[in-house]
Amino acid sequence: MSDRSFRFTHAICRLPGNSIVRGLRAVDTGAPDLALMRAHHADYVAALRETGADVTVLDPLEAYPDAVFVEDTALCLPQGAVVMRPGAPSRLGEAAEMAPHLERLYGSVARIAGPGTIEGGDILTTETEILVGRSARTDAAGIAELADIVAGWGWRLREVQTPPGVLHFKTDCSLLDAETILSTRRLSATGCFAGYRVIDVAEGEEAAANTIRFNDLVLMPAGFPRTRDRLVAGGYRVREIGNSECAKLDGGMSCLSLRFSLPAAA
Ligand code: CIR
Repeated sequence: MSDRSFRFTHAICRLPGNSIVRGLRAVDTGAPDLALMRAHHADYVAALRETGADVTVLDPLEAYPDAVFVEDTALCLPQGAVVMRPGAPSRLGEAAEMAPHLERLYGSVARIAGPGTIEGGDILTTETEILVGRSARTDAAGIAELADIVAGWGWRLREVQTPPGVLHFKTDCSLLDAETILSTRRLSATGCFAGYRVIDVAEGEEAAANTIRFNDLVLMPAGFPRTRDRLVAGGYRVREIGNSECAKLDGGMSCLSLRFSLPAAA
């Protein structure tokens, strides 16, 4: 079984800034506790580093309250990086802020020029294809532009649907290995993962679906014991990371990093 979809040499994260208290959220459940969020973030970065990866931690960007959620700014593939065009107007500038960091590592990057929009949270890269969920943030034009770019790198892109009312496609699913996906029942029931092995999160633990497989670890949000037990029973090495504060802003494990291995020639 190949492992290129979860074997990574690099990650990029960004420290949360004070402005994160003004971050976007679907439902206001109160301001995040900044000290606790920073502690959770430090645990997250330490877990990525524990796998041997080179993790860059960028300074906070106070002008962009949601900038800690770096995943939405780019798609990083073994062949190259694509700078996204976020659908949330307040987040558009974050992608431009990320571009130079990726250029430094990759040499050059591709860009979604628009007018379409697309956010990294709607993109699930598996061993064989790139699934992109249409959502309130990611539209048909943004997906079509990405499809053209990645086709040049030999990737097949398949458009799917982010469940209504769910922020991003990956809010509800994550890749566990080359053939296995962790998903909410509401998403797996649509049939979009036909051909994959699916582990559903436990009922009532839908917020556990956003995990990341990063090298030998599965990072999952703390507080979902029945889903954790399913993953452990499946043979995965699970690390629970506190996510109570990011969850107030609809963020989770995948949102906090860009994960990639550089092209051999870069
Ligand atoms: C937003 O609404 O854009 C942020 N508050 C949360 C972004 C989460 N990112 C992700 O799922 N990839």
